[in-house]
Amino acid sequence: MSNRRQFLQTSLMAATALALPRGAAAGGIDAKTATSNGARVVSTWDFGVGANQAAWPVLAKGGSALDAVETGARWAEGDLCNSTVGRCGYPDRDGVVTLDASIMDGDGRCGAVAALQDIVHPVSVARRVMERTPHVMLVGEGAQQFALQQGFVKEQLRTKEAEQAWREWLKKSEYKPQINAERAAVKPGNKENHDTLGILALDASGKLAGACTTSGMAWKLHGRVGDSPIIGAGLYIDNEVGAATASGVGEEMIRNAASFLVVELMRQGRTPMDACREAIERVVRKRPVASKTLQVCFLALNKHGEVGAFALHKGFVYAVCDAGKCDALLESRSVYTGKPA
Ligand code: SD4
Repeated sequence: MSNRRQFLQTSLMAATALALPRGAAAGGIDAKTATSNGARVVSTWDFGVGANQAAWPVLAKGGSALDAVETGARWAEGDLCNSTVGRCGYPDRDGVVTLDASIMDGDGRCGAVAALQDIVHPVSVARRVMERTPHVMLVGEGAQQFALQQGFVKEQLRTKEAEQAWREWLKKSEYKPQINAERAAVKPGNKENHDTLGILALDASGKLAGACTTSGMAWKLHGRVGDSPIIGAGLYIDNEVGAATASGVGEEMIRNAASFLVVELMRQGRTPMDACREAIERVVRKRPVASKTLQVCFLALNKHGEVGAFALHKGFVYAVCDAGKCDALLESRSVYTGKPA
């Protein structure tokens, strides 16, 4: 298990030492920086660097985008120990860790699990739902029962650190989602209470896939499901157009079918960054007051390998990996200002 803070520092140092790919300053990366075999993988947040590094070998040897995103997501769920994905995720307000995940390929095949307990790799359970059932989503006990039938094993997911944080939270029991600018990277010792891994890949054969995995909002109501396992909200992929994923307060993505929206905007000719920006503007238009205190972030990759991101507030970073270079961490400088693009 890696130490999150150490990992964060290493990643950020690596990122500052790098020349940003062309287009990065504008919040997007063009297709020309794409790679020897045309493959590319992008992921949300600083830990996206590690997820991309795990996913890249699959793409480098000509493997599928679907295998690559599952591999990257499994890294975040199992090897990274942070408070927001997989094994070390923070619990809900009743002290129970519940995980949400989805996976989708560009042909419209998809699977998801929500409110899954005691299983480390929800993304792989989601893939089994996609491949071995006629359904798209399983939730709660049924999802766990299916996972056990598929050979996944139960594991206690609430770490000592998560338990301590939860007990601390219980003292005030204040349910207040934080904007990620407050996150640990900015103020050491300050823990974010949401950060999902969304990972999108384009493989050498030109096919797209994506996955999204999270423990959701810390201290959420028991039974709350966010956007990450909801196809069209936290994740959407279409080989004809591109791929999109989201992070932040999931209720806003669900309200706007936001990842679907980003892909549809790209279908109409928008660049990935413009599509992400328009989706943010929709979120703000619907809930202008709430938007002041909630973070919402989108990341998109089109079928040509162009990347774009846009966030409601500062602090969103994403990682890009291609041609074996997997340490680029980019700050999404494109945040909502209320002014026209
Ligand atoms: C959720 N979207 O459950 C997830 C949490 C997240 O950055 O992405 N946080 O709402």
